[in-house]
Amino acid sequence: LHSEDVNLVEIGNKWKSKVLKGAPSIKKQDEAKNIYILSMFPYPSGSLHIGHLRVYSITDALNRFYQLNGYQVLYPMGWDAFGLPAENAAIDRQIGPAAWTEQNITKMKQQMDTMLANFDWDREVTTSHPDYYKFTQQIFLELYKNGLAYQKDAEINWDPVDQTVLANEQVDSQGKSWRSGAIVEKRKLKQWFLGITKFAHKLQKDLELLNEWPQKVKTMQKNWIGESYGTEVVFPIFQNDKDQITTFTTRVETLFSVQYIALATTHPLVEELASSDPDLKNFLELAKSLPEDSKQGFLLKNTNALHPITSQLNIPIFVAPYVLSGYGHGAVMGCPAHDERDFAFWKQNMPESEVNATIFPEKASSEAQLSLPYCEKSGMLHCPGTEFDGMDANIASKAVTKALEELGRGKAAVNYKLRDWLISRQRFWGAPIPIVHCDHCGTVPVPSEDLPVRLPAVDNLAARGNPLKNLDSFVNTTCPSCGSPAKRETDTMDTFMDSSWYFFRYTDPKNTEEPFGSEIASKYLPVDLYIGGVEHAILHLLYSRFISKFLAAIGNWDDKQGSGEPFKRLVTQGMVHGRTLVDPASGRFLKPDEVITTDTDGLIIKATGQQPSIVYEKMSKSKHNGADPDDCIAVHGADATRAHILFQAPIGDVLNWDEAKIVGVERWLRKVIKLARSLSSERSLETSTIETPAPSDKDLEFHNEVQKLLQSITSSFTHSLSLNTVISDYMKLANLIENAHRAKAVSHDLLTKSFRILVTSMYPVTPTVAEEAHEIICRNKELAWNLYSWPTAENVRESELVDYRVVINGKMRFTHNADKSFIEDQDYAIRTLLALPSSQKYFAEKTIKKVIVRNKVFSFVVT
Ligand code: ANZ
Ligand code: ZN
Repeated sequence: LHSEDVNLVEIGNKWKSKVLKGAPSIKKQDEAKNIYILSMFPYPSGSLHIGHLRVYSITDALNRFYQLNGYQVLYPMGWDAFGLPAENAAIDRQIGPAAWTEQNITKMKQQMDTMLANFDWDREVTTSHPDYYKFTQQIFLELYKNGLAYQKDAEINWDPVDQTVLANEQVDSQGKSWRSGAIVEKRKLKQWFLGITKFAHKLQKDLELLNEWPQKVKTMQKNWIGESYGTEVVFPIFQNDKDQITTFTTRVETLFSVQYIALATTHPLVEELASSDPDLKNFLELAKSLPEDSKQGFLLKNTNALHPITSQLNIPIFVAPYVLSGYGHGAVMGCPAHDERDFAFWKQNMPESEVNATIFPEKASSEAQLSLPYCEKSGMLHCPGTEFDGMDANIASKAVTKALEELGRGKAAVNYKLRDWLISRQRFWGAPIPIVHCDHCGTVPVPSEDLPVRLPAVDNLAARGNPLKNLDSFVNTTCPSCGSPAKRETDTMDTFMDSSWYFFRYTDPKNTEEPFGSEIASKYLPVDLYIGGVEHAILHLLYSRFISKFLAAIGNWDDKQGSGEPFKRLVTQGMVHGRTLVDPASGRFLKPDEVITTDTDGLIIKATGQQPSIVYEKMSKSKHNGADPDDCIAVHGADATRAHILFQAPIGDVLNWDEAKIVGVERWLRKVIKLARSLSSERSLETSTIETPAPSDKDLEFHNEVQKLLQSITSSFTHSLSLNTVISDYMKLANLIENAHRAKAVSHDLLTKSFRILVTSMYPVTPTVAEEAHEIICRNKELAWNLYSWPTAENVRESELVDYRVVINGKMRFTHNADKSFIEDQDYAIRTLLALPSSQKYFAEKTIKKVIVRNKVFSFVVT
């Protein structure tokens, strides 16, 4: 090897094992502050993809940054190991899901080492291990004890491909399963639910406390929870006085324009009437295939409602699929005049009938002037004969609610879109629900000393579906309560249950008695920084907030704020897109080996000689645009790969992965090693220890530049997290030092000091290059320093010296470099200037007529 060569891969290998241990602590344990940095734990699919590389590069850099700042960093890693993908993969490969999962974990752990991620492996958790799911089951039982886990018959989402039930959150807007993509079917089944709705208000309200969360995520959660303040209005039925219909409205001031009631197809009254009305039965069958926005309705015969206040009208009642069964009371008071959907429904079903408006924009004008429906929330009521006539709409809303309350026909109410969380899964690879069904005692929780309810060892799953059902050894048990033969629950828990508390377990991973110790969890939580994909904006983050709040409510941990919010700051990283080559002629995706790179760095399709078009898209096999982190690290080393992925885009943005662009990063890293070699071989120029020469202007300017860059780097790590800027600051700093070094412009002392700042500040991102540069410099004992202590910022200093200009008879003649205070005593300054050797030729034998001193200029008029 040529002595000038720098091999980044070799440097990476040389320092790998040291760097994997992290930076040695610069503070004693009890003096250090804590910080908890968390990346969403991965599902052990078998290989680390480039998206993982991105998140862990971010979190690892932050982890190391805080280490150098004397923090005790909790930086754990684990495996979200249960779930359908593992089960399906195991079925396809004819091995047990446990074995499949373990082998994947081993491989991914190696890859995490390869990218130098400094996870605390002593704290590793794997959700499919009995020592973990024992406590998932225990938390379930806590919920059960508190009335927050219950079983009920429910119309549920059935995934016909994966043969299991799905939570609402797992069905997309087109009614398809988030995993299998199959159209989800509605079925009625007995299922286990968690009472997340009991926490709906807190979950909505406490979003306000999360001021370090992206607004986008908070908005998504807010919409999903869907808190809505309104009024319950009870409509008596005209034909009998035992039945009544309760509706929910957010616009109770429109009560006097009600023209019909619409019921959901599953409303109890509809089900009752359908048993004796074949036409209705037919309609309900037809309704199943109607599109969601259909305005078709079925008018109930011989059933009308009474107006709750005027008692006058005979209000027709329809069955209408546009009314959602799960929302409010599954019943709507229809106001065609003031609601778009109601208007459309009325026009379709009662085309001959008029529309009764009761709210008008200003002072009650005539209906003829109003274009209907009028849906503004402001205006004035026009309902002669009632006490509300002429009232402002907003005031009327309160007054009408009050009137209803007095009549016993309604009250103020809050509604939520959020439904209870369906956690039953009819699959094998999940934590068994720890319940026993006994003919005498009903559902009986498994006593906590009998936990975990273990999954039986299965090394070959025959088919999709739940083999637990057919395993007599699993199903048959005795009732913990009465001792008679009983059957175990065979549903397993949704994997989101496993991931809703794993960040607590990291704080106390070896605890065998409880999920985690309250004191230790309260010390570390809330998580200071949580980084993961925006795809979890609702599911995982909402469930985790719920479980954390529940655990706080029963005293399992204390966040000192009383909110039980688990994540202080949330960052959602952007996707990584791959370079996708397309044949413009055929639109076909090209494999990388179907093109060649020209001398000018252009691309040519081998077969056609044409240029391919280049786009960046989500990586997929069919587009041949994937990139493997291992490959990149093998060629460029882990440091360059980490720095490259951070450099290419701000962490929240989409990143277009282009390996070729890594050359800039490599150039910088090589430069740093070369600078280290060169600086360590030079002798310090500092000769005297008694008298340090005053810093020159150049030194000050250089010092200031270095400090500004250090401040920028520090603040990017602590505040903005703009790690792409950090990389460009490193590059600027390296260039600055290199240029000053080459020009011999600043003192060697200052140069080496600045170089140490550069090397230490690089350690978080490129730890092996930092170690190598540190080692090289330390060969010169005089220059040694502690690599693991973040440089303290120094003040940016103003120069003490000023260039004064001397102008004679209007011409600039020379400059004089002197102290700032030089100008304060003008007589002294002028005398000094006149005595300078450089001034002799201008003043000899001349008479000075006048001197003007302004700013830094001395103007002489001489004859
Ligand atoms: C009468 C009315 C008059 C309404 C008017 C609106 C405008 P949010 O804000 O989402 O809570 N609604 C109530 N239950 C429903 C159900 N199960 N399916 C479909 N729609 C339902 O919406 C509340 C409004 O949605 C309620 O206010 C009700 O229509 C409708 F000029 O009641 B409104
Ligand atoms: Zn029993």
